[in-house]
Amino acid sequence: FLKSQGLEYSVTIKDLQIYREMDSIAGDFPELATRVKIGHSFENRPMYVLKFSTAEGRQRRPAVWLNAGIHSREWISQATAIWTARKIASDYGKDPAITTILEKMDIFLLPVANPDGYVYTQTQNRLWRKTRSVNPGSPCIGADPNRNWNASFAGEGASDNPCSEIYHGPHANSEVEVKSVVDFIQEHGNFKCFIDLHSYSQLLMYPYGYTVKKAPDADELDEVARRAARALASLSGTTYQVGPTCTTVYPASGSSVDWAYDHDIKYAFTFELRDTGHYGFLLPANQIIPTAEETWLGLKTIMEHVRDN
Ligand code: ING
Ligand code: ZN
Repeated sequence: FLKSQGLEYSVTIKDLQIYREMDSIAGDFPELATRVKIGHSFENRPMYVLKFSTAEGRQRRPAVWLNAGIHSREWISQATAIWTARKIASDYGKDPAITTILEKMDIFLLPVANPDGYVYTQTQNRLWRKTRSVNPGSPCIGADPNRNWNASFAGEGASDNPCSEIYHGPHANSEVEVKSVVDFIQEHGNFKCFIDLHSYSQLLMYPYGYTVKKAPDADELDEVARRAARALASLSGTTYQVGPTCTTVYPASGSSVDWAYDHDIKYAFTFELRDTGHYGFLLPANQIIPTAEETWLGLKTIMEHVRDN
């Protein structure tokens, strides 16, 4: 039964084993990686990011935000993120690409952007997508944390019904998990790149989701995304479609990447990881590392472009 529910790779997890791995990475690479608490979830779980930096002292280098697990059921996202964390740390000083990236920029990686939902998918309902916040006056729980950002909030492709899977929440940033990220990024003030990992469909998208209008930087973003998709495919032939969110999947307002883009973070991308629907959210465990490895090539391509621009 557990296997049929796709739970086979988490039955040993009590509560957020990923946090232990973050601690372990920070312990193994103390001069490169630190675990930073940026806030807490509705149910009061900590929100941890791994900060990778080779900068001395308190200087604020241009930075990359890698976001994962905003939708709790998209397990390949959190898994890819934590694999990527160890890859960044262990390849620094060996792979010239990540080494030069980290000599110019800091990387902040949030592997579990929706911790309450993630625990809920491991204990109650494998297919839970939203946060676990209470909606006063409704029996339904949670808001869609990828409709809750202040970017055409409550516009097209979001619902005002708390029982909907795409409920935008009572107001922008109502979800404390979203607010924690927004506050951290604004307080930092020097982010150049925001990448959100979702599943599934094998897509690499850029703004906008809230309008069919072309983003001012669409041509550049399209070219970078195509290069990243080509690099990703070079490992084992996995093909990704590239395009703006609105016309590549569907209209969606209040998303993380549209917020980032509209707040001067030009390099804003969403990956929809494997697969194209055969297993869907229940991607088997033996595809975790192959997915993470190919995705890494795409991520590096984007970060090299950010480094050089
Ligand atoms: N897909 C995304 C969603 O939030 C998306 C698609 C990406 C919308 C970027 C807006 C911006 O619906 C999944 N699978 O969650
Ligand atoms: Zn998603």
